[in-house]
Amino acid sequence: MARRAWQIPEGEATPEAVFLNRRKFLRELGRLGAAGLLAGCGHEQIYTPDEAPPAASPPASITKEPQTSPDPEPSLYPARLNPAFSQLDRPLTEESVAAHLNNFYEFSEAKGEVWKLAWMLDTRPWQVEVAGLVRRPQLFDVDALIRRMPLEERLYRFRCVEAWAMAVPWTGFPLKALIDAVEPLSSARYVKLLSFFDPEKAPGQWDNPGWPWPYGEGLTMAEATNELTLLATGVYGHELPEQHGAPLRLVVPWKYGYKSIKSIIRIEFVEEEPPTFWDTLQPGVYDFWANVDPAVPHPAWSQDTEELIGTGERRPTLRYNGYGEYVAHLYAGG
Ligand SMILES: Nc1nc2c(c(=O)[nH]1)N[C@H]1C(S)=C(S)[C@@H](COP(=O)(O)O)O[C@H]1N2
Ligand SMILES: [Mo]
Repeated sequence: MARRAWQIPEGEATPEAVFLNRRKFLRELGRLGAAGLLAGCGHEQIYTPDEAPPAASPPASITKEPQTSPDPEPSLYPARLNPAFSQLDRPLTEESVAAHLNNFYEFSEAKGEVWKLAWMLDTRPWQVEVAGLVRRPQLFDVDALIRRMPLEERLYRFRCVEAWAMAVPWTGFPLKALIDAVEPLSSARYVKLLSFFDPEKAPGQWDNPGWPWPYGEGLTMAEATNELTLLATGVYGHELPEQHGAPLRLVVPWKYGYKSIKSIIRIEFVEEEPPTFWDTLQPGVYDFWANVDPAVPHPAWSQDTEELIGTGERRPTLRYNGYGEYVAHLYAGG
């Protein structure tokens, strides 16, 4: 079988982290103290789409502590498909492929391992703090927030800076709906978004205490209120599994995937451009803008083409990932 880009051994397959120390999978297993995991996973995993369930779930031999409040009503899903985002130029990525190749450095640098670790995260109860330069700062219970917001489904292309791409049905609501609810002041110029910090649950945070946790990202107000900018609560017609960033993650499809921050706990309106996780780790390589652009290579690889994960097909990379009609006007010189 031809090797896919994402099946290259870990040391080559995570270029966002090639400059970082390699971490041992066994160390993560040790952190979990999970004998049940060792039996199934003590070998180098080559992912085969049909062999495993899509959701992050503990092995049968491990009992996860019950969460202290129930998950939201499954009746929210699937949400109404927005006809404006119901067509793509490529088939949807198989759910089992998307659910087993994840970038979520809080858990692991190895894409194929994230789903085996992320189930540790307790996503209920979950609060999202909206703060900073707003008239109505609020601490939302995530389910109360989700019930209040207009959920819809959209099919989006998704392009990682590592030159692979997916096509994903997200469920969520426009970030603009939340922004309107909190009434930003005219002094707010950027939106700063932060993920959780919990090294007890996230082995990647435990193993890499020197990294700039929590994972943070940012958008200009114009980007944050753009029609495309989604806060996702679900994927493939159900709520988000942990490895995709439950209970709430950003999706900005014209930008490289690292902007689409997962498992958000804080949204702050600020005056200055906020520091971001990848730009802090490697200044100048993963910049604040991160707009998909085939003409600007990564220092270590071309961005000319992308591989559709799950199929091996290569396609030309599209400027703004094909979303120029929505966003090109935001950037001087288009
Ligand atoms: N908190 C957090 N968010 C994150 C990341 C991460 O490591 N931590 N990785 C980013 C990167 S590089 C990509 S490509 C996407 C991957 O999303 P997916 O696993 O749902 O496909 O999540 C982004 N959001
Ligand atoms: Mo990425």
